[in-house]
Order: sequence, then C-alpha cells, then structure tokens
Amino acid sequence: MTLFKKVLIANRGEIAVRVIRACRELGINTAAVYSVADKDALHVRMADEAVCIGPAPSAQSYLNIPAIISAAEITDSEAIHPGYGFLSENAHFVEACTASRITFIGPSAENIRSGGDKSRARQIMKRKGVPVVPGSDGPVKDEEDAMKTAKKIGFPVILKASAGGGGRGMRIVNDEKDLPQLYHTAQKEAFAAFGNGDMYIEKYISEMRHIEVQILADNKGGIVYLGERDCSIQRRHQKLIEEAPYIFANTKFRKKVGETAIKAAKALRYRNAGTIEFILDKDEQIYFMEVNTRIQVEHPVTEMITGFDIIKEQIKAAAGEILPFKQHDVKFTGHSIECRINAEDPEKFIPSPGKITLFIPPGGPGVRVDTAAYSGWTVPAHYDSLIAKLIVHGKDRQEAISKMKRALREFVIEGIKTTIPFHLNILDNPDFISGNFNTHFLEKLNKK
Ligand code: MV4
Repeated sequence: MTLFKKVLIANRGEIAVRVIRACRELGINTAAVYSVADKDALHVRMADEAVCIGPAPSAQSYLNIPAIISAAEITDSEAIHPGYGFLSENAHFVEACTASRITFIGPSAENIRSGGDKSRARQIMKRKGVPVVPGSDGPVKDEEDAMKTAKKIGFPVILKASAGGGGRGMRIVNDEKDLPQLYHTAQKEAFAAFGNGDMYIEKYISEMRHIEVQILADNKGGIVYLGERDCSIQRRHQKLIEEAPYIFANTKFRKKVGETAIKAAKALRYRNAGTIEFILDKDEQIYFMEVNTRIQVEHPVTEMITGFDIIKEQIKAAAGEILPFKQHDVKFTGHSIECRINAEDPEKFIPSPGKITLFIPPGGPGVRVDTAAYSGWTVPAHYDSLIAKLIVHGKDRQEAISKMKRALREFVIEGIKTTIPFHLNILDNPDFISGNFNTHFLEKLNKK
C-alpha cells in the first residue's frame, strides 16, 4: 500500500507541527498554508513548502475553502489534514476536497453531518441501544413540546442547541416556571451563533464527569477503541487539563465504555479517528453525549498510554490501509496528564498575546511538549490562545502529577502571561490529587 506523496496541512500552531512530524516519519512530503499574521510561524518553516492563503482573519485564510483547495492544487498535494477547529468539522469542505480529487484525512462528510446534528446523533444512539440521558427523542418542536418533555422527565433539565458547541444555546432549567423564558433565549442564541435554532432536552445531571473514548476506524469496517480520557477539568466549556486513563477505571469499566463507544461509532458507520463523549454520573453510569468528528487537542494523553501515533494511523486509514492491529493488541500502560498552556492572564483568563522574549521548554523522562512557539516569536491576537501542550507520562497517576509539577516549574516563557501558575495551583489541590472532582470543579474552586 502506498501512502500519499504529499499532504497539505490546513491548520496552524501546534497541531500543524504535530501533523508535519507524523508525515515526516511516514516519508510523506508536506505543504503548509499560512495567513499574513503567520509568516514567521514554526509550521511554515517546518513544512517542505508553504503557501500564503490570505490575511490574518481566519474567515479569509484558514476558513477560506477555495484558497485552501487552490493551495492543495498548486502544491500537488494528494490529501489534506485539517487538524482541529477551522475546517475540520465542515462537511462542505470534505465535499470540496472530494470534488477536487483530494483525500480528506478524517471522517466522511456524512459522519461530520451526523456528529454536528446533536439531537439527531442522540436519536440514532437511542434507537441503536446506546444509553442516553432521559430526554427528547430528537429535537423538540416548540416551547410546548419542550414543556411536555420536561414534565415527563422531571426538573432540572438542560436545554441544548442541536448545532451547539462551547455552551452556546445551552440552559439549565431548575423550575417549570423558568422554562418559557429560558427556551426562547437559548433558541435565539443558538440561531444567532449557528443559523439553526433546533433545540433538544435532557435530564440535567448535576454531578457529572466528562469521559470520552478515542476510537480509530479504517474504511473497511475495522474499528478499535484506544481507551478513555477524563476531561472534567474545564472552564467555560474549555478543557484545561485532561488525563488518561480515568482515575477510577478498572478493566471492566474500560471494556464497557470502550465497547459502548464502538457501538456508537458503528451506528454512524464511522471512519478514521473520532471521539465518543460520555456523561459519567455519580453512580458511574455512562450516557452518550456527543461525537467529535476530528482529532482532538487532548489526543496525546491517549498516545502516551497506548504507544500509538494517532495522526499516523489517521493518515494510513485515509490512504485506504486496514487497521494494522486488533483490539487485543491495544495495551494500556501507566498514566498521562496534559496541561493546556494558554497565552492568557492566569487569574482573569483574558488573552495575553505579544512577543515571547524567552521560551525554554522542559524535557527529561516522560515529558512531551507539543508547541509551535519559540523565543522571539510573537503570539498573534487573531487566533486561539493555546501556545503549548505539556504532556507527561508516569507509571501511575501520582508519578504523572510529580512529573507535571516538575515540568511546569522548568518551563520558561517570558514576555507574555501564561496559565502555568494556574496549573501549578490545581496540581496542589487535594481534591484534584484524590480524584474528587467533576465538571464543576473550577466553579466551586472560585467560590471557596
Ligand atoms: C450536560 C450537563 C448535565 N446534564 N448534560 C455539554 C457540553 C459541555 N460543554 C457541557 N455540557 C453539559 N451537558 C446533561 N444532561 C452538564 C454539562 C456541563 C455544564 C453545563 C452547564 C454549565 C457548565 C457546565 C460545565 C460542564 C458540563
């Protein structure tokens, strides 16, 4: 089986660098794209060639489908890796690639549509016997329908936008009398953000952990799970710390959630890498929440405990190779944690772009840094503030925490503010250390 001769990377920052590295190891040439604001970016230097695709605003560059397809054509790229964000979950983009006979390295357009329509994904899962939280069967018709469903499942409920993401169009309703108002504001918000006001309802699970399963599928029906991640440490729907495995997972739990994820993926005839997100309630019951049809920021923690290179596997699967291993070949070793380091004020969480005057990343045993930053580079204000992912691997969780603290202290980033002090604080928190946390950990921390 021959892989691609050249892959175009339709992204920037650490994920573009990560994909270039995977291509290099596979002997594939790379073409980068960049905006005017990224002319000095590391991904541009690292790729074999680079094409400027437009001005700084992403709508005119990294989201510009004709510019990216043209860049693939002029560089003779056979495939495009979209990374995460930007065009990674855009079904039209997948179709534009196919129309230009370029392979999209990722799931099918149909997979992306199913994942993006959250009420439909939920409905499909319910019908296929994948556990879902009690709630509506698909979207609700109107406010009256919403009320009827809410009364049936009982308050509190959570209203969610079918096209939702990042918490927009989402409202918790504790009392029946608040539903009409909250339904209308949530729907308005959803319509403004996504151009789609479809809403669905679920029973609100107040004490949940966010557990997700990495899956990998070839184009011939082969599929494996690479274990779960705990992504409960989040703030305003932005994950800040992720780890694998889930601290309280035993072999039986891993098999149950893994096989449930495969059932969910099979229901969608899923291809390539993806993630099935679950709610884990206080009684350790799992419920399907969403499917993420892209490589995720936190994929490295899974790579660290399984030894697989998920990006390389994505590329091989997209080239038509069948999965080179079976479920029983997937072994889980030790514990991995990732801290997302953002160019932000660690107290106010507001962006802190600017010139990095000194950048000295940590190293040593069990430490991995995925970044596109370097000394003298200016963090542009136009994009996401993620500037580095610090990932550690230890024999157990305790060793991973010690390594993370050591590595965070070693990390030198001067000239801008970063979230390193925030992470050091969390790693000393007794509830974090004992594993006594859920998705509301950071909100509660601020109230103490
Ligand atoms: C939930 C939930 C409780 N019950 N669903 C979904 C998207 C993700 N970003 C947050 N989501 C949640 N879905 C049910 N059925 C709790 C959350 C949730 C949350 C909700 C409101 C405010 C803050 C939150 C933080 C984490 C998780």
